[in-house]
Amino acid sequence: IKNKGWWKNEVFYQVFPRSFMDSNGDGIGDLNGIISKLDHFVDSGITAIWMSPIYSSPMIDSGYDITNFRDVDQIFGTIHDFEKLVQKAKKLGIKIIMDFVPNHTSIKHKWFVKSVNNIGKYKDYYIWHKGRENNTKPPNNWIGVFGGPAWTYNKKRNLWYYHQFDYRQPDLNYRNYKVEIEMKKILHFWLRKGIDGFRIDAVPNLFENDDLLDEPLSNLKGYVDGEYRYHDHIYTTHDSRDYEIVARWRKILDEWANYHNQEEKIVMTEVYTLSFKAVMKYYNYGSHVPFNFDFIISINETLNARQYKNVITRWIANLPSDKSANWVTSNHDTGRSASVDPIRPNIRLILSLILPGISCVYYGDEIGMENNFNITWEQTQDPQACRTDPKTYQKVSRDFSRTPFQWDDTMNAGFSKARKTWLPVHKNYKILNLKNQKFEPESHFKLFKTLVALKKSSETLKSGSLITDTLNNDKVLVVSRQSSNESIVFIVNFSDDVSQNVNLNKYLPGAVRATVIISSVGSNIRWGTSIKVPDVELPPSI
Ligand code: TEU
Ligand code: CA
Repeated sequence: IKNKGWWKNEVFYQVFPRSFMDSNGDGIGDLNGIISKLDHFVDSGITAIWMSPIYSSPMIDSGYDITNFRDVDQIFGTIHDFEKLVQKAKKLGIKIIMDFVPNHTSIKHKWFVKSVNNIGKYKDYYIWHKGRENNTKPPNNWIGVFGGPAWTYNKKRNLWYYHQFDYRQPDLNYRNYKVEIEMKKILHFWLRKGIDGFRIDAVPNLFENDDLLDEPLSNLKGYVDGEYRYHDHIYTTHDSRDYEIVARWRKILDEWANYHNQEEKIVMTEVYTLSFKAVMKYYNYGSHVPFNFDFIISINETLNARQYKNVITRWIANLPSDKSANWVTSNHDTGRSASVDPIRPNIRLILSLILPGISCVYYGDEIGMENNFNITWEQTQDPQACRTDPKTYQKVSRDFSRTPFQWDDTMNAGFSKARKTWLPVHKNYKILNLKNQKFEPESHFKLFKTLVALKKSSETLKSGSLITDTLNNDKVLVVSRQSSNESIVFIVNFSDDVSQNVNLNKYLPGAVRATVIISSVGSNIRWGTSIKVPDVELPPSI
């Protein structure tokens, strides 16, 4: 295997293909759109992207409901466009990671159609069971992530089938080894196209309890029937076999790279849970990047320095010695990072780039794109939102962080020539767009670009030591990286409108002056200037 460990300090950029760039004017992003914007990655210093699904799909769940794992949906283009993308990206030194969605298929996948019709080996490709009370009620009390029973009755087969997500996304039955073999062939199909690895979707949902036991009620107060969070999910999630199958998939990638003498292929695992330990356990089962969603999940509205310190410290403390930490800023399932804390809109981005290990950013993060809540009930697409009503969809919709990339100030922010885009462009695009930020001397984009370049070149960021502290009664967060001849220090004021005086001697030992690499955009501390240390007055963030 060549170039082992290439991913250890990488910045992975998530492309949400529907919203990146539309090349043919139908209002939906596509592969040729991505190809036309490869120079953006080069310009930003991005050398690896992972793409949400581009496979054939009725698009009930933005392509996470797949009808053919071996083809590209016509909305995105053709398999030839995909090959072209891989080729061109490779020439520019950009790696391509595919989203692998093994947990379920679309209800329209031919396997499911055959399964419904009880045909041959396909009978047991999905999870079928007789219902309770004479087959009139679901087989047990399992609830789907999107809400409501995780079972739907099928008249033709006269049984209930299990779906962890929407009823149009039936779960594959991994207790049937034939399903695993199918998936292996699919991995090989994409490896043959020259891709560099996979992000595995919904990993903790792969295996379910053999006896289909009822889930216990959780300790949460205010039980609402049919709501996912009021049950514990011990029989539907985090099965030991979820871990083992990831190890087998990793092995497939290693064997491929080894046999073909190619660069190391990587595995990223999506395990969205409150338990960071359950996430980190995947390190021991071959995941190179068990997505660390702690900034998203474990830092709540009270946003303070101590919370940041805690999530950083516990991840580092639990990291197996030969592994690389990773920091996810946001993604297509959560709010945009710049909107979480409007006073410190780039804090997650900066942390992800200066902390040890891997930074995982979401398209639009590099320009500080914001959540777009101007999506009407008619426009909303997320199945989680569509199953609610005009009054509540805003609360559960994930669409607000999926709107088109804001390239410039022309029509549709330069994303599409269509009259209407699949989700509306954010109204702020005339001001907040990449083109503007390239002109401005200090912008969110320049900040990103500066730190990506620094991350790639600086030995201190690669292998320096790490100190994470809070100062001034938790009003200030300090993250410092140190090597023998250099210190890089990040200080954040968490008291919104009061200055903080801090002494940085511990982090800049012996120094009398320091250079400002970046400061919050619009602040009066200029980039590139030299300031007196160790005593620093930190102005309020805004
Ligand atoms: O998400 C799986 C997952 O962990 C969900 O619980 C996620 O946290 C939820 O969508 C939040 O509302 C993956 C994909 O990232 C998501 O977009 C898909 O809808 C889902 O799988 C089904 O494929
Ligand atoms: Ca298009």
